[in-house]
Amino acid sequence: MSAVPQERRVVTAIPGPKSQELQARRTATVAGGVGSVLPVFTARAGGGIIEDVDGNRLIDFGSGIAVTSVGASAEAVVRRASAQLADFTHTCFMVTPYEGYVEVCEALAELTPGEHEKKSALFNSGAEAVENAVKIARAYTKRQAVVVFDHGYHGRTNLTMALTSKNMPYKNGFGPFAPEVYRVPVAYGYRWPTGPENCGAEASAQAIDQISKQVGADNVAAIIIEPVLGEGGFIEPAKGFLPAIAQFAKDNGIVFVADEIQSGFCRTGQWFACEDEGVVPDLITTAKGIAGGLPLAAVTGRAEIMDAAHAGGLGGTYGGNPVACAGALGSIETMKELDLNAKAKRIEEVMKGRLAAVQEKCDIVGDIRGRGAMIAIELVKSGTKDPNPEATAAVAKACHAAGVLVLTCGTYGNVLRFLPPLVIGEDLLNEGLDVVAEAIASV
Ligand code: PLZ
Repeated sequence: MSAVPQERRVVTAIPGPKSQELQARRTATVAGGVGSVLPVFTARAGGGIIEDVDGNRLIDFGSGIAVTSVGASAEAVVRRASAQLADFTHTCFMVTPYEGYVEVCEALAELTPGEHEKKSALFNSGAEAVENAVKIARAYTKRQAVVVFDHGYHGRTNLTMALTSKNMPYKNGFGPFAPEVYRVPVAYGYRWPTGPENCGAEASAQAIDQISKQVGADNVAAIIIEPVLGEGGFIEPAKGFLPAIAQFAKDNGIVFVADEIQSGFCRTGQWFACEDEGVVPDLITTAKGIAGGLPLAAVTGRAEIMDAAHAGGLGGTYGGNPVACAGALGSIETMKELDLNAKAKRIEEVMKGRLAAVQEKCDIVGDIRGRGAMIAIELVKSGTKDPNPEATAAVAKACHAAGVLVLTCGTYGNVLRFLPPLVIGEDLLNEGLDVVAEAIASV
């Protein structure tokens, strides 16, 4: 377990005086465009706890946005990455290769869905992986159009901004955006006009109709979707939606890309969220949870598609850095050893039970959803489905003050999301949920 004591402790105001001092220095030198959810400066972190420079210990319900699933100082990650650091920090895989990169690609071939022959390419960030999935799909299909979905999030680079649906804060003022990107409806059950039962079938029919009529299936290189939409509000596409879209892609020679950057690597209680409905993507993008906090991302997929790009067409100086690869191998080792899929399922059971009890007493909790340790509640105005971003912000603030780090998300800013490290102890999980429940009741 982590060296950081696994207990919540609030000994100063949050943020405390040392954090406030650092925040003043930060404001003077760090660009204002880079925000922070909670300007509490970290001293160390591990298990389910973030300890700040003032000695406060926060229960971590964020995992650095779904990254530190194995904890922020997992033994196997630290051990393997430290050993690699001492051996060599970098050669550039495109100059002289090393085994760790190959081992990560072997692990990805083993763990991702489907029995077909698979290959991978490694990168540094999620956005870079998504960009490369588009390059590969275009090279393979010799087509240009890319289809994405309402409420989708894929990154902050120019192409991935175009793929991302939400204007503020991701896109506003940063255009012009990349061309040949088309957005279609997604099966958002809670807000579907005819109700969640009809949503999967109706939304997939609408999406397919729009692709066919507005873009032309023959022009589409790739359809990219998050099997559980993350930044957009932890929306699980209603049952039937993903298989219908995947089948449409297959029937029309379109590369079906699952963006599992947030939902992958045990986060939803399965290695990948698309397994839930038996969907086998052609390409899958991963990052975040893959390397226990070190920057690594991948595109994995059918060998014939992955090999479509010409030699030298894919790469980057740091892609698949040896220390990050060592971290990934440590992270995957930990996931297997501790059976973190089972842990994620247990977290879902505890969270959903506790949140359902809160919902019974508070009618601003409109929806409880998500899978595994990717759970959210959507807050609405009493007696309506009108988004309630004010209450969401107030609940998050109250949680922070009490030493529980929660994050928000959603197109309407009204979703409170819970992404604890999968290694969090059940006592901490329950204590964090006590605080969340009190915060909601007080709002
Ligand atoms: N695809 C599905 O969730 C990153 C973004 C945080 P990078 N999500 C967190 C922020 O505000 O910048 C993400 C994702 C999905 C792609 C990405 C992009 O991954 O590693 O942030 O580039």
